[in-house]
Amino acid sequence: MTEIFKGIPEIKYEGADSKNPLAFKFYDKDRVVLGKTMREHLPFAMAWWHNLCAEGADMFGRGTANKSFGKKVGTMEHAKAKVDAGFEFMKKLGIEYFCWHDVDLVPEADDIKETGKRLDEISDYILEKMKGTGIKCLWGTANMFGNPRFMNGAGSTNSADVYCFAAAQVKKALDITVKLGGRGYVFWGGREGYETLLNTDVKFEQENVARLMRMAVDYGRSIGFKGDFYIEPKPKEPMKHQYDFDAATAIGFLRYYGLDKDFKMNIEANHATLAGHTFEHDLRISAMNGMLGSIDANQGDFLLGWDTDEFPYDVYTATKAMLEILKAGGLPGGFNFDAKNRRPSYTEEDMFLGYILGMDTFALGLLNAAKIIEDGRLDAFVKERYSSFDGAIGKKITSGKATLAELAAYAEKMGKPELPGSGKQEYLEQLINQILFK
Ligand code: XLS
Ligand code: NI
Ligand code: NI
Repeated sequence: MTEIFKGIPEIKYEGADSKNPLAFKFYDKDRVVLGKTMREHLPFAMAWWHNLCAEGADMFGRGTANKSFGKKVGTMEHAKAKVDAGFEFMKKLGIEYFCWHDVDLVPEADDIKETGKRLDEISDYILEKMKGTGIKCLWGTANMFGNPRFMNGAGSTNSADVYCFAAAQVKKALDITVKLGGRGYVFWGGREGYETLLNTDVKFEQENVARLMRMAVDYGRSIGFKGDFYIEPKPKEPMKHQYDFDAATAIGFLRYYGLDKDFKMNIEANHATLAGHTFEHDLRISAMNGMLGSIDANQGDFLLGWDTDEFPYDVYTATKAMLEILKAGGLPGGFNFDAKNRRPSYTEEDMFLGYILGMDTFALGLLNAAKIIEDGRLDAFVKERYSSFDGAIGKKITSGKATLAELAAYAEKMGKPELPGSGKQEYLEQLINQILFK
């Protein structure tokens, strides 16, 4: 097999003092943190679409990067070259998982039967490549947003024929996920939403989305898929209103339609911030509902209001995210870099630099979160903050046995309560800085 990324060595851990851009400064895969290696804590995944397909085109200009890997784009030779490139890339970085959409793997044909054949062929090739590498599939998904037929959505479309086409895509993508041993299957509802209520029956559309998900679960289980289904919430873009707005909305939807046992959340940092939340907020909401599945590791830009999919470099955010993930006992899924290089970073070396940045950022987040947990002051503060509920009346409330009249009688006897105690936010913020930078 000829080397594709010539001149790029295997990326090693060299430590924080290293001046080598092609080395990890913080991600030391065998280092043990809170009883597990970094590698076990951080199952990183490569996103097929950004890394092997996207060339950096934006609304104002075409791509700047060349992802042909020496073959004609749009051919099966090219699809195979992407597999070769992807596996060389993952091996050189020590990445053990990958994620894909059906149309990232092969060029889509006009006839879905032909696309299906191409997917069979490429997945045979991928399976062959996987042998002996330890590299695995994290999750698969069907792209039900790119083709013009999905302009009004897939599960939420107004066209029964388009709905059936979407069903066929989901079925095939599930077949390939199972064939590759994927841990999960994702529904990202990019076009499941609407532009105007004037032409939309929201209830009808949501019911149809739930029906498609139910059929996917039934089919997946029937072919032996044991992993989790994931919803990846996003509030907008491309649609103005998207049904899976955020974790809380998606969880409510899953519960309402009885899908909560089979689904978890795939939380993307940049989607959480588009919804007006922090990344850690959506992680907390998912975790407390027992639905923290996987994450799409990226970040947005403070000044831009869209999904910029940048490689994560914000260590504070990574720290707070890892705090949530550690407290939830880790992820059943993994850390998929749904991230792309900036358009002017167009070289093959830049592809590696992006992943090194992201992996080092999450390694730092892990180390910092472990320090915060080991320090213990933050957890102790939160526990103490609610300690009034450890008293007799508090216990009565939390046991669910109190009545409103009883509490009213207690309040009347008391006259007026003391103020609830300072939240000490500024103290906690300096505490975090102290732990991080001492
Ligand atoms: C787009 C989404 C998409 C999903 C997979 O914003 O992040 O890339 O992760 O369909
Ligand atoms: Ni994503
Ligand atoms: Ni996204």
